[in-house]
Order: sequence, then C-alpha cells, then structure tokens
Amino acid sequence: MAEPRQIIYLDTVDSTNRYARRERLPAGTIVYTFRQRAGRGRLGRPWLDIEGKNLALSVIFDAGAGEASFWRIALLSLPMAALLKALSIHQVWIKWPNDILAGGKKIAGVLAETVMEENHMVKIIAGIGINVNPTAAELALIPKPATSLYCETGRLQEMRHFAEGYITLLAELMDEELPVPMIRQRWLTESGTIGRSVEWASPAGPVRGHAVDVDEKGLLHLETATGIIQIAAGDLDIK
Ligand code: BT5
Repeated sequence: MAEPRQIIYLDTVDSTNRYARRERLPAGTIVYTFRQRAGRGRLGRPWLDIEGKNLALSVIFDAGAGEASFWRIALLSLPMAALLKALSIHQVWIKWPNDILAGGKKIAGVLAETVMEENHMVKIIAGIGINVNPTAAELALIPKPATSLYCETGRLQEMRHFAEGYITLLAELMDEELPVPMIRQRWLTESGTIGRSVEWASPAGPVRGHAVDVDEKGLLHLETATGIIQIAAGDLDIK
C-alpha cells in the first residue's frame, strides 16, 4: 500500500457504517468504536450494542472490478473466526452470508453496504459488530440466540487490546490483496455452512436443503428435493 492505513477510533457514534459514508472516508480506512448508539443489521434490523462492551468496526473498500461484495464480508469474518479460535472458543462457524456463530449462537455479524455515484458502485462499506464483554443477561435482550467472548471464555477482554488484535489480523489480510478464488478457498475451509443441512427463510416460506457450495459470486448453492437452487441473500438456520 502506498499510503499508511488510516485507523480512526471514535469515543461514540450513531453507526460506524453511517459515519464512513457521511465523512466520505477513503478506501482502506478502518473506523471503530465501543459505543455505537444506533447500529443496524440487514434490512434495517437493529444491531444491539451494550455500551463499552461491543466492538463496532467498519472498513471502506474500493468497489473494484465488480467482485461480489460477499467477499468483502469474508475479509472481515475470516480474521474474526481466527481470533475466536485462537482464544480456544469451540464450534466457531462462519454462517453464510454474514454471521459468525460460536456453539450455534451469534457472536458477530457483518453488514456490507454499497456507495453509489452516478449509478456506479464506487465503494463498499463493510461493518462488523462483535459481542466482546456482554453478559448472558445483557444478551437476553436479543430475540435470537446470541453469545459473547465473555460468555464463551469466562474472561473479560480489555477492549482496546482486543480491537487492536483484530485490526492487525484484518489489515494483514487486506494487505494480501488476495484474488476472489483464494479468499473463497479460505472461506470454504473455515465456513460451517457447506456440507450441512440448512433451512433458508425464502420470501415464499422456509426451504430445506443441503448447502453444497458458495460460488465466486457469493451465491449459496442449496440442494433441495427439487434440485439445486442458487441463493443471493437471506437468512439460514443450520439444522
Ligand atoms: C447483522 O445483520 O448481523 C449485521 C450486523 C452489523 C453490525 C455492524 S456494527 C458496525 C457497523 N455499523 C452498523 O451500523 N452496522 C455494522 P442481520 O443478519 O440482519 O442480523 C440482525 C439481527 O441479529 C437482529 O434482528 C437480532 O435478531 C440479532 N442481533 C442484534 N444485535 C445482536 C447482537 N449484538 N448480537 C447477536 N445478535 C444480534
């Protein structure tokens, strides 16, 4: 990289993804906080933040040559999965398209959003939210099974130290500038999705199948009773 990477720490912000868009942060920048007041997930869903106990971090990418934004999500989830495994957390799975699970419960989620200019996608802002120190009681506010590093290990993390450890791994992976086939290979190795029976919440109702592949466009190939279907988005339950 020609210029040093800019890393911005904010004491508090509405949403790191929104901040990156508002401030027109350049590609390569990382912005993070431990106090995100109005974090969001996909489809306008809220992302819960327990003040001072969650890491919210966004990265700005150039849109590139039209690579699927799914692989930018993978760049954030792969180092997180590695970090969780290094802390001896068991059953760490990356669940297509954007969740990281520990023991079947959500410990982190990623949201990728596009920035358009004159009908062209110019940037992708990818943000990750990670439950670091919340207790089980604090996470009980979330309607779906959720966990934190603290719940999984019984140890509190020093937030700044944890964030720096993650950012180091993330920046290393970004600097590798791997082509999609190589990121995909790593994702397929790490993911807990492929080879499992899943249920996809399709707009027309639940569809059961066997997850057989994620292709270079980031599409999930699901083998169902009526043949293989390709899915671009949605929520999966791993059975
Ligand atoms: C996501 O959406 O999982 C993407 C979350 C991305 C958050 C980051 S934080 C930095 C950046 N700035 C932002 O404003 N956002 C990004 P989705 O798959 O739609 O999941 C949302 C659902 O997860 C909610 O409807 C809840 O059921 C659940 N949820 C909410 N907060 C949670 C939490 N802290 N831990 C686990 N699950 C949570």
